[in-house]
Amino acid sequence: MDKTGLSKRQVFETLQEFKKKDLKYSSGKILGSMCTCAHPIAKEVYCDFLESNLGDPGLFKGTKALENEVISMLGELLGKKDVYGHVITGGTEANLMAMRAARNMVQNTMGEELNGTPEIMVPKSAHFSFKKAADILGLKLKEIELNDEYRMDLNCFQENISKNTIAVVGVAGTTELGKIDPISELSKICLDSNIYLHVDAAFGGFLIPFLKEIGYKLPDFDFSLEGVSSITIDPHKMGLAPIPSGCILFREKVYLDVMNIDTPYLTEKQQSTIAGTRTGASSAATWAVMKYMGREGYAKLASRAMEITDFLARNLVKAGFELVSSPELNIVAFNSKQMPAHELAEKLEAQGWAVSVSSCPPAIRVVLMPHIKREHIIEFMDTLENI
Ligand code: 0PR
Repeated sequence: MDKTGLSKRQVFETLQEFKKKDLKYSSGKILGSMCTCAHPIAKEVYCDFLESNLGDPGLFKGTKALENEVISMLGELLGKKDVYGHVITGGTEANLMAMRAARNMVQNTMGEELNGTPEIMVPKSAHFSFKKAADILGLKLKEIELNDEYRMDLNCFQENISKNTIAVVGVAGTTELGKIDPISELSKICLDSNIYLHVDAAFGGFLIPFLKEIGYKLPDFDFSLEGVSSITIDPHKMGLAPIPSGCILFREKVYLDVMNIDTPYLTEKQQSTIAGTRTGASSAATWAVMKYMGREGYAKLASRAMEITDFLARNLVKAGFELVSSPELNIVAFNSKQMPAHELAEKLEAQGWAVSVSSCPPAIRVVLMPHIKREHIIEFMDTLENI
């Protein structure tokens, strides 16, 4: 650090030099991201609540009430108004909290019956955050094979249930292909076998309910299924909230209680979140954008994203590319008959397109977030055809 400070102008000018190197969502070139431009109202509110700290909620009672309202609005959207949870940093932290709750529940109720390391089962398509959770929490991670529709294979799941199984994860909107696991079947099996079922709807949570409302035939995945104990849903993906805004929702309060740590000198005497000091700005901004958009606003957003998805998929097929499968949500994965995915990705990148390559199976993966417009797809198709 320098001895004397810079002027405000110098600080801002220098920052602009750094910022110039960043890609911008508005360029339409960011094709492999699940984040997008936050809604202007959410940005404004975020700045207004920058100093609020929900790590000491008694000092910020208004912001705490906003967090509670966000949780109950999301619960209502996902089949159960009276849910319990927190607005946190994103899907990774939400998944970590869910696995921690499942582990603590089992340790509290049947610790002695466990015969070895507690195990969690996730489909092979699950987000890598479960690897982090397993590592942090000392759990064994069993990855379950997918069926030919890229969903968790139920037979393989049942064969892998053991005395040490403490939780299973179903994904509603997989990271690579946007697929929805057979959650209603998982829910039945988990109820019968008394296994904790967590649904990772980090991506699909702000899409599936709205698409269903406007007539899309998509499967049930939320608290309307009795066996679902917790859900991850990320406002900083299709919810248009600023980063970091993620949410964890639990069916029962006890799942938060089993994670409580005593915090005797704070305004709240126990804390179940992983972070101590944590921003209230995410809660306020998520509350604002949800109130502003309403269900109609999100339904329009989801419907437009699906239209662009369809537009890209049709154009790719017309141009002779192969789709991995027909898109269920706003993600298209495809391959060229002429070159492997990583080679095509490199060529696209050389022309300024930021695409990602999925691993299972290898394919170019495009996420049609709200910053991708029809004109960007037309330009993208031109580049593809030139390559
Ligand atoms: N669960 C699912 C189903 C996800 O897709 C993701 C992230 C997470 C959990 C973890 O969420 P956080 O990243 O909020 O902790 N999915 C994207 C991914 O890893 C996130 C992302 C977003 C990646 C923007 C790149 C990017 O540019 O691919």
